[in-house]
Amino acid sequence: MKTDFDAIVIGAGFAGMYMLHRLRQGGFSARVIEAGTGVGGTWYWNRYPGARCDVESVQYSYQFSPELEQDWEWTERYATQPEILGYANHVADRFDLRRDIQFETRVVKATFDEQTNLWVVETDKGDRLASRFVITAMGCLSSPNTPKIPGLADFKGPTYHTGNWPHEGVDFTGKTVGLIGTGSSAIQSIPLIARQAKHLTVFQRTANYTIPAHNAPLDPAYVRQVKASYREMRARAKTKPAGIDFDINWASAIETPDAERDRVYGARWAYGGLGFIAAFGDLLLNDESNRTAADFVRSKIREVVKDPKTAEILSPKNIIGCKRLCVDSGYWETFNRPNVTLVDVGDEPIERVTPTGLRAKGQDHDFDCLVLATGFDAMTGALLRVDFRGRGGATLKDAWREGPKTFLGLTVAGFPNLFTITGPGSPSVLTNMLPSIEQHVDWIADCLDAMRAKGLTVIEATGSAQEAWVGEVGKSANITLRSTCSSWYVGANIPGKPRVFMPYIGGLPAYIVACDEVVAGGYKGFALS
Ligand code: N01
Repeated sequence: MKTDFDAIVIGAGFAGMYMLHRLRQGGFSARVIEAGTGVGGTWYWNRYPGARCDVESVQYSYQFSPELEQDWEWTERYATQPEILGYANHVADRFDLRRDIQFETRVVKATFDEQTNLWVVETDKGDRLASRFVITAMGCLSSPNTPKIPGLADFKGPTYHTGNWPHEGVDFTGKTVGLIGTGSSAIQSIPLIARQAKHLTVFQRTANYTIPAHNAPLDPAYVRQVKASYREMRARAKTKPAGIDFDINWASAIETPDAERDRVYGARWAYGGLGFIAAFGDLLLNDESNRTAADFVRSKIREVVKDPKTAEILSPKNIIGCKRLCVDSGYWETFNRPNVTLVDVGDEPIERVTPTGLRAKGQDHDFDCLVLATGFDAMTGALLRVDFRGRGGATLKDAWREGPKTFLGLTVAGFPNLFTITGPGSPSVLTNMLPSIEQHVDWIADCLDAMRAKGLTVIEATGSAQEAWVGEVGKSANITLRSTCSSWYVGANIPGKPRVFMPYIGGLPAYIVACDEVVAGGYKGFALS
């Protein structure tokens, strides 16, 4: 069999783009295969109103090129989706990436051929390409979840999913809108849709915690200061569990006197953003400590939301930070608007979608348009959509029947020469994705360099190394409260999905050490030939 490429990369989001750049730098031939018409991944698909990143823009950016860091100008504390997509396109132009990206093509199958030690990659356009390595860069939240609510296909009006939003945008002016979900995507889009629509009805299954973003234009003096000391900021971020440079107060919430604790929460609330959960070191370790933070947020909801019944429905009952914390711009305030109705569907599932709306708890709700802000089949959904076949024709689906099993979230035993950027078992979604992506890409690129230098062509995680890592991922998950609720982290949002806490929660610094130790040990835990 003729080798078409040294590496095929699946996906042209931030992971696939940087992977291509590193492969080229290493002198490897590569093709990126991308389903969309353009680069940007998450930021290409998620074009719903209000979409923006809730990691601050100066940190949610590549660090591999100091020139890029210096040249690019972010305009707001939290960048909007169009601005981030603009950045992705700038990177694609700047590094001339598009000529090696095959757009509008989906990889459907990839089979490891044990005779030649090559992957045969098949696409929905009929390509059949042979490649030494396959590197997945498909994103952790890229397989939209459309819940199987009876009658969904019968709805007469348009239905939009936040994770696959029309490129031309949607004008809700004069329309009545029903929206299902209160996760990050809903929390960002609800305030904007409410401002435009005639009426918005929100169907909430689980109330969610959100912290105000206090978004604002970036102060040029602050940007100058960041740019003058970017290396130091990036280095500090790498020492933080989430890979984000914000202050962590390691004190215990419950051991802090009430007045001081309230002062700390007040200051974090006033500053805004995800750093709220780092107000104390034990918020995700100790129920009682967690409750103090949850009570603080609930008191804020009661302060903002005028109708006490609505405030009560909006007040989350579960652990704060267990589901992914959200960051908003005017979310609670939106429920004071006369054109917004909140419907609690927490105790009884939505009965059905009807041609003119939906029926919940025996009551009909009519609207012109339906928005599904219902999330994703996270972490494994995109990977399992491809029919991966490893040694002996074994499928990835079978290998992961009881939940994903990887070595370092980067490789899978039985699937040689397959690398998974930000795969399950890596910190990925618990961190600032961009530095995590860069760390994975650098690790993979360095690995390929090292293999070539030694004349090696096959790398495969050993079963025992994988088992030990899966054990480590499970052990660290059990220490935190984060694994205790029905979140997408444990696959709870997808009926029938195995309940396993999928990301590695030991923190980015510990994870980097684990990856580096494997390299220092001559790729310990891998069989190389
Ligand atoms: O999805 P979600 P998302 N009937 O899964 C509800 C990242 N992200 O797209 O909680 C009724 O969080 C579901 O209810 P429940 C971020 O990591 C980042 O909002 O399962 N309701 C939930 O309320 C985030 O966590 C950014 O009970 C149903 C909602 O739909 C992740 O993506 C922005 C239902 C889904 O919430 C996913 O966020 C956006 C049903 N049958 C997203 N099925 C930023 O960086 C589902 N729901 C800013």
